[in-house]
Amino acid sequence: MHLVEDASVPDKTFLNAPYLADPTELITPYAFFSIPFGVPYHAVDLTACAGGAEAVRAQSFVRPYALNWDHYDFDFNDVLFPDNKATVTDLGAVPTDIRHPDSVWDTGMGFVKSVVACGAVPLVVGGFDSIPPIVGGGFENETINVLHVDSHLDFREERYGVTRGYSSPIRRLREFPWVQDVVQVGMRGIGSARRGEVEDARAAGNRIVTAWELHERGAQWLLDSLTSPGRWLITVDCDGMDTSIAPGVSAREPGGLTFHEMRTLVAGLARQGKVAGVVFTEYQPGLDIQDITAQTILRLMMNVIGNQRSPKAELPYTGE
Ligand SMILES: [Mn+2]
Repeated sequence: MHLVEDASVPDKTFLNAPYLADPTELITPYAFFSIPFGVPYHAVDLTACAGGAEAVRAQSFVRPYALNWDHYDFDFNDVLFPDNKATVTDLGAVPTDIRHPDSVWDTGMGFVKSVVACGAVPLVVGGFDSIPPIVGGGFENETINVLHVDSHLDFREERYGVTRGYSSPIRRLREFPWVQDVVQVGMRGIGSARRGEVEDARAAGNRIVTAWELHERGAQWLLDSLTSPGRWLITVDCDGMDTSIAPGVSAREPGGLTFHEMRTLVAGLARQGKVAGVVFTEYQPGLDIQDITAQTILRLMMNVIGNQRSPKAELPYTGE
């Protein structure tokens, strides 16, 4: 794993896409990058997830993907990059300073604002679940909705006096005036929420769909109910997904969203052109089992790129 400070220039880029250091010069409709950590509670919060983006990049070079990027993909009935034009740029990692970790809030938000100002959809692999408001904060000029997949509610006001940590991201997102609907799906078992936080989330207008309700009624049922105007920021704490497709997390909980359910939601919003951004958090490569979690993240991101086409300019792609 790279040192956090050295993670900005990847050895191999996401899907072998062009690399760009400056997010203000983006011309592709998608941008892949890492926010290696968010505002921490503990020292380990700075490093445990920091290699997640690297693992996803590496997965894109593993069979069956390696050197087959120009093959037909049945998830969107097309090739990923038609006419050999790359629609995604790899921006490396948001510059971070582990000596002043709280500064990632402003630094990261500024970075995302640059990406959004270029008209690009951010595809983010984050640290722990303190990342989502850093990404959502970049959309201040657009009314967006939030689809939050997680086994946990993450609606605490503070923890250890820290208000921007990984127990509070949805509360912070809810406070942004440009955030409209907040749909939280996958909640199950015992998490960090107390009764008061559940009541607060509902009082704030959040819609809570437990994992069991989703399994009973179906992902298509949920997708069909996401009818508010505006695009969606899809923020996925990897522990919201089932352990069988996302074992690389510290808080495993049986009964999460299956790949089929995740793909229905992600591809469904993408086909409607309503994906504003995607962020995966809590992925710890050191806990993964044969890169299963990295493959899940990669395939869901490819489902966004392949199902939500854009007329924006594209770069020559030399996949092979
Ligand atoms: Mn969680």
